[in-house]
Amino acid sequence: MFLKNFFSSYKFILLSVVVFFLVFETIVVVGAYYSRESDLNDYLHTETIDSQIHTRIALLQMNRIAKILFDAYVNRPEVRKIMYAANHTKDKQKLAILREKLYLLLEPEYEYFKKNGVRQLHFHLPKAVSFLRFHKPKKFGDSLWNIRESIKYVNKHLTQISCYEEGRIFNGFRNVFPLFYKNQFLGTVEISYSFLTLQKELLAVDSSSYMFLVSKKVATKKLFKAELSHYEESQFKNFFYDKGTLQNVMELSLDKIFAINKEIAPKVQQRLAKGEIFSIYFSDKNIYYGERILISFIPVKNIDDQTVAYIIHYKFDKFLDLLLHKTNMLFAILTLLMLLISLMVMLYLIYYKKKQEFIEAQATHDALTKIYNRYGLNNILKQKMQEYQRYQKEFSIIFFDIDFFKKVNDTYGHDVGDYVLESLADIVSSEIRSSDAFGRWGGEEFIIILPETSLKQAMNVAEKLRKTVEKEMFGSAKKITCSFGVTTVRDTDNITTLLKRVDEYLYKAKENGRNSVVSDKTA
Ligand code: GH3
Ligand code: MG
Ligand code: MG
Repeated sequence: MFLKNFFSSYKFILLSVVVFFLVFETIVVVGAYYSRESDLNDYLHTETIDSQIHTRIALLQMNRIAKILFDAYVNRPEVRKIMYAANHTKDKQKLAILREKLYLLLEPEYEYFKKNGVRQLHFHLPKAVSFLRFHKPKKFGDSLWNIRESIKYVNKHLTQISCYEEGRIFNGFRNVFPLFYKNQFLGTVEISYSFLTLQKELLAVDSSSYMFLVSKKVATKKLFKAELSHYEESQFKNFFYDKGTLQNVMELSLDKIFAINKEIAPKVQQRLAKGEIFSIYFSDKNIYYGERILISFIPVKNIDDQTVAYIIHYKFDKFLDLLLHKTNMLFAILTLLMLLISLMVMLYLIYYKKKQEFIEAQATHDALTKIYNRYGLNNILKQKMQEYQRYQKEFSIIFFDIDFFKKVNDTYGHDVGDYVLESLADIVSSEIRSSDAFGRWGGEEFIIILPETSLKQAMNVAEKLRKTVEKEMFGSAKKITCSFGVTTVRDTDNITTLLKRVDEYLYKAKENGRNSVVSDKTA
């Protein structure tokens, strides 16, 4: 009973709507979270590609300068003649003269290109035997065969190559070109750049910050021990910093970059070890007041396609906050929408319940007198009967009927008859208790169900009603009277026997001359 009432109550409607809202709000929260994550990933991906394109353009630019140096100044008949001669003599003196000639011939160009970022212009004979280093002309004759994969490659394939490579002294982006004289391979020319040059190039494009990491494993394998001083320990376990590039003035100060790297190193260690390309974002209230900094890690690969170095690009972020703001806005709008929908659903359910209640009231009430109809009375009788059988809750009923009502209709018309019925219902309603149930059984017969009422009390009520009706004026019908039957429920009763008994009392009251009360006591 309690549950049945609860499920049809307004509390239940409210609870269902709250649950509905919470379920959908949870979906919205989870959805917003994943959408935010996916937006973030997309944004970081775009930024990664952006940084990669930056570095590629800078490298392309440098390689083009190397190619210009080679095509316009190195690959000239005079140079090729000297190298041809060097290929065809073993005489050290003759070789020294040739070397001197080559040096004097290209020294102005070397000096000019050095100012534009070229670090090394290095001639080798076939099999990678060093012939002339412009940055160290006194050192020659050594073989680079087992050190420079790039030179080995050009000796084998006789085509130009551009790549990053660790050397014995310096790392660098190397361009190695083959030299020919009348289809004869004369050796190779290496024109290379340092990270520092790349960094300057990149900083000319955008004023952010770039750092360079070099794999410790590769550096310690290739470099002369003494040359390790070109490197500095970094916050990243398996990488050195390229020392030369630490001096450049960048947007972020070096101590801030070191502080950032210390924080992010544990989080990116694994991805660096795998040689992945990726971006992350960083913010800390002690570093640039918590401004968001985007950090892209661009791997640098060697000739064997292994990641041996990294370019790290740091830039203040402009759009991430906007993006996150957008997600928050979406979340707020969806929440509001859900609230609105919940509210609308709730209003609809309340409206629907009210309508149901109205329909139910129509089914249980009499249209003319607005009191219970026979169906409504029957429901209450059933309920009272159950309560009596279960809890011995006593109740009485009064059954009454207007005397000679047919005459009223016949004399004054049906409308007056209706008016009398309405007025009588109003009068009786105002005379009884609100706990009593009053209804029209049919025609001009009425029933009052009086809960927790003894026969004596019910008889008093009937008598009081009889007198009130008798005194009342009913419009043009003037005076009317009613006859009453009164009974109290018994253990042996069901609804039929109860009604039959009280109907008999009413009949007796009519027989007694009407305008009277007959009860269990007086029957
Ligand atoms: P008695 O004292 O024996 O009860 O006489 P009576 O004329 O009241 O009894 P009877 O049952 O023969 O007549 C009842 C009449 O009530 C018949 C019908 O015309 C009238 N009546 C029943 N329902 C309505 C109604 O809704 N409106 C009106 N105006 N009259 C009704
Ligand atoms: Mg009658
Ligand atoms: Mg009648």
